[in-house]
Amino acid sequence: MRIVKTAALGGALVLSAALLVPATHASAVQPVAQPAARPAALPGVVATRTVQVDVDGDGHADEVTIEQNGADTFVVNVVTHAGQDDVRQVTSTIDDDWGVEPWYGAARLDRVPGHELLLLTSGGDGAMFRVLTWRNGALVAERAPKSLMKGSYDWYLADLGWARFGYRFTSSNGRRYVRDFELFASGKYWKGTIVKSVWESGAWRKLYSKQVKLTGAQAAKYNGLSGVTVIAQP
Ligand SMILES: [Ca+2]
Repeated sequence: MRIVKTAALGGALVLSAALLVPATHASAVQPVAQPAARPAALPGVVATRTVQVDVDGDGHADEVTIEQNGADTFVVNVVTHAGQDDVRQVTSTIDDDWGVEPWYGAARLDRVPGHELLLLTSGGDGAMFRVLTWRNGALVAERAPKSLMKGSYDWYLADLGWARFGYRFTSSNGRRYVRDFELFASGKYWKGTIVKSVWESGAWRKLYSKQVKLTGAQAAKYNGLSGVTVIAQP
């Protein structure tokens, strides 16, 4: 077991290095390709984060690393306790937009055991993020249950005085649900749309959409990522 895991880890490091080399090389030999208007990109800076969290759902912590391999690209590498590994590259401008790293945290969003990995991809009023999840030995993107951006992989969070966009997760009778909400302050109420989806056949399937008018107390549970624990630094 020990040997297998070490061998897999070595493989993962080689793969990460392979992903790192072309980007570093490209930016080194093609400095003119860097837009002059983006001096903050700092492609030479490689941020690395290592997190221990159960990703494949076997109950044992797995190793997650996030490395910057280009001005706006990051490599997420997972090596499981059992020795499997996979990588996925994520494009993110969040370090330029908000001055923070892409890693947002890990949380158990869907019905499949194991934590999903949340990576911020851009920031404005709110933040876009991608959800990576472990499926059949591979790290893949999980589509957002988003009614307004059909088929998108991008999730969106906003927590502003005048608007709240986010996701509220619940479980009932062995099923997993998410309510995707977009609420806007209107006097003492929050008005907007809630779309309820159920986890089914490996994806979020929309059940219904409804217009709502909530009191402050009713809206309290619709804020950010609700109903899950986001582990920022396991
Ligand atoms: Ca695990």
